[in-house]
Amino acid sequence: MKKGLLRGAAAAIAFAIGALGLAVAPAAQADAAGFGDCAAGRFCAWTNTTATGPRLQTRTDTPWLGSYDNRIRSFTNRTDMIACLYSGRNYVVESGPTGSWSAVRPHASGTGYSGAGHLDKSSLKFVRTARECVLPAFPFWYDEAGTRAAGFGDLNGDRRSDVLVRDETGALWFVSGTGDAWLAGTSGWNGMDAITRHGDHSGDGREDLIARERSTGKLWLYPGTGDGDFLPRRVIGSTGWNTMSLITAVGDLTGDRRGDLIARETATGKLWLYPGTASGGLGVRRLIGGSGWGAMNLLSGPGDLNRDGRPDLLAREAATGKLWLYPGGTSALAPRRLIGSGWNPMSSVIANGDVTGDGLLDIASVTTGGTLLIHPGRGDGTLSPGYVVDPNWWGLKGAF
Ligand SMILES: [Ca+2]
Ligand SMILES: [Ca+2]
Ligand SMILES: [Ca+2]
Ligand SMILES: [Ca+2]
Repeated sequence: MKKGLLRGAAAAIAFAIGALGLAVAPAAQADAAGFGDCAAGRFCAWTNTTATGPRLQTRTDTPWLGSYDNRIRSFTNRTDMIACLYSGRNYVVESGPTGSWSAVRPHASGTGYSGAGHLDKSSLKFVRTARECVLPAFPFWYDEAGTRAAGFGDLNGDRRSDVLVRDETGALWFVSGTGDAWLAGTSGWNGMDAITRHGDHSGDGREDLIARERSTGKLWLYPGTGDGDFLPRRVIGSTGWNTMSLITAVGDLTGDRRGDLIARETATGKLWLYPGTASGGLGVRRLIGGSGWGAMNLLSGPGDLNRDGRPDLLAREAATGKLWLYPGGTSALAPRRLIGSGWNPMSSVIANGDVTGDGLLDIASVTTGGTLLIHPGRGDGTLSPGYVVDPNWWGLKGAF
């Protein structure tokens, strides 16, 4: 839970990479005679294709490859980091068609790359995630401050929507509405296969986080501190949660001012409501949807999208990519309404309140290719067409 401002200084590079189309070139595997000569924990490179002869062997950042500059024809990465290779010196990707970079993941012993594909490389740097070759570990997020508290989507209480982002190592980043970010969880989040948040569950008025642990099926509550960090977690569902394939916090559906949870049961396709309790736990579940929910592959709690006083539910239909709005009712969900199509390319749907600053709730999404879009809400339950905000949300493992 260390809080350190880690705002990236790579915005200019980010734009250059965006213009180039974000090619994270994987290094092809190939057999070559000498790869096995590279010491464990080192990155090795050679000027011939057989990984023999003079050898560069290092585990430190190298701003200029010296006698290997623009001459590397084979290499192996035996470190536990990602090795970034750049066409420019000092870890720079030149703008224009000559600029290139590669993120080289660790190779198994005895394997590596061989060929002419990296003859333009001039510098070498080691990082944790592929993004960090050219970008900060976390993406950029900005949201104008709203005039009133949204009740959800704002973990640090600054009236700006914020985002939680998981990187490829399983670290969880809090990204505020001003673009600042810090680690809210240093590791282990790849062990969670459902992560959701929507307002307060613990009863202190601060937004919390709920996550399901894949290995145990436990459901954990991470109480928010109100400033973008979390207190030690506690179990709110000890067993059985692995039978659910979609879990989302939705806000207060039952009308007792406690946040509730909705989950889809894998085997039956049934939709269950888990009411939040005064102690921050979950009460006895009740059925709110029959077997048809097996057709859905995403649930999200957008808040009261149609402004009738009840939080609503979004669901994406797997076969069609259609996005459906299910208005929340006092005891059940009202008849659904189609509000979007073409949503299957979205790997993350982020429901964190009013992003555009007009007082109406919006939706953000991230495509599988790593592009962030905003879908402004119209206030009647429908969304205006999404527009692209940022192409640099790639290389992440979910945004929440
Ligand atoms: Ca905020
Ligand atoms: Ca709370
Ligand atoms: Ca509603
Ligand atoms: Ca809005």
